[in-house]
Amino acid sequence: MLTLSPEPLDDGGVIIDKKEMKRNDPVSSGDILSLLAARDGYVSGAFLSRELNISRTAVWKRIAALKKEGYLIDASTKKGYRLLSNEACYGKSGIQSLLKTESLGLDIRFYESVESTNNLLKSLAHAGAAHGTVVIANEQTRGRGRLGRAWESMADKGIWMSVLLRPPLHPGSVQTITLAVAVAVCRAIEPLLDEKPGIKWPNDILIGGRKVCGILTELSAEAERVSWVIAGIGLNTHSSLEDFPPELRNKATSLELHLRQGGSADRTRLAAEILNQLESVYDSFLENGPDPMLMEWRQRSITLGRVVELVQGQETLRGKALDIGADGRLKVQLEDGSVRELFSGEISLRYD
Ligand code: BT5
Repeated sequence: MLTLSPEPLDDGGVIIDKKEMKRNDPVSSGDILSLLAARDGYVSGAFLSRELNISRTAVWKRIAALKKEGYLIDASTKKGYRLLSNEACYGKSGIQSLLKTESLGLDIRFYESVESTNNLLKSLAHAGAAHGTVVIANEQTRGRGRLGRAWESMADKGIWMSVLLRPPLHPGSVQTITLAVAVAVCRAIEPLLDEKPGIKWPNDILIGGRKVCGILTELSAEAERVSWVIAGIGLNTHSSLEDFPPELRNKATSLELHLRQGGSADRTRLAAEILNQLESVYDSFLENGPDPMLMEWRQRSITLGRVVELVQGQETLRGKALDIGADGRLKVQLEDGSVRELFSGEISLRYD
């Protein structure tokens, strides 16, 4: 197991051969939910069975799973099934019914409460889970940030989600995955907000100077190739300031506190949209290299051009953030004129 270190292996280049990962999943309850949600009235079991190419018993089993997740579905022997309310229940099926992805989220494990979705997904990754596997929890009891820091993950207040990626990348360029995730989250949340979110290198998304989202990227790699990357996303959706512990009340925020009129921080839609956007950014990254994603990152960055303080262990340095490199490293010109390229693992950034 290799952890992110301040000195990544050299090169940082993308290995080009992209594995084709096409959709060949079994039919999910989310597929049934999409078909039910598309109709006002009843949908017959025969239609569902034909449309999805599964048996009537298989349809019935998935309907039972949907009911268990909280969906109100009327079942009539003559007419079939009818969704009684269009309100999404935060869970696997609701999210899957809104996915447009080929691989991300085909396998979603949804839990009411876990210690850390990153930890859980790590054990699944070691056991061979597929690219795109997602773990989501309504609550984390030991959510983690970087460098052993804690991540507040209260029940019902946010999206606590980890995504397993198996990118054909050199370990040295894995930091770009964190940037890609930040771009995807910004794309997903921006349409809901009355203020543009900004990315603070390496892994924070801020609204109005307060942190709304943190990303924790962990990886396992051999010398030349990444075995897996886990991108952990913590996004505050419904917290009020009082929900945060006192030390975070002037640093943290949630989407609900910045919604534009008519906007909603519905977690089902957002989790699906983050996965949709992430797949689109990730695919483009593998096909075209990091440049288009980095261009967007630069536009969304609130770090570039700023005077920053770099805190690394006992050492604090000041400098100006100049640019982001193709490997995700931040280029900073220090006060003595020298330029340093920073890797995220050990560094915290402060602004004046
Ligand atoms: C991060 O670390 O920002 C990465 C957070 C990643 C959380 C996700 S949730 C799903 C997955 N499973 C996990 O166990 N983790 C990931 P870092 O840059 O080290 O920032 C941590 C700091 O952010 C803390 O020291 C606090 O100051 C602050 N913080 C903690 N909880 C917060 C919250 N809910 N909202 C805003 N700031 C928070």
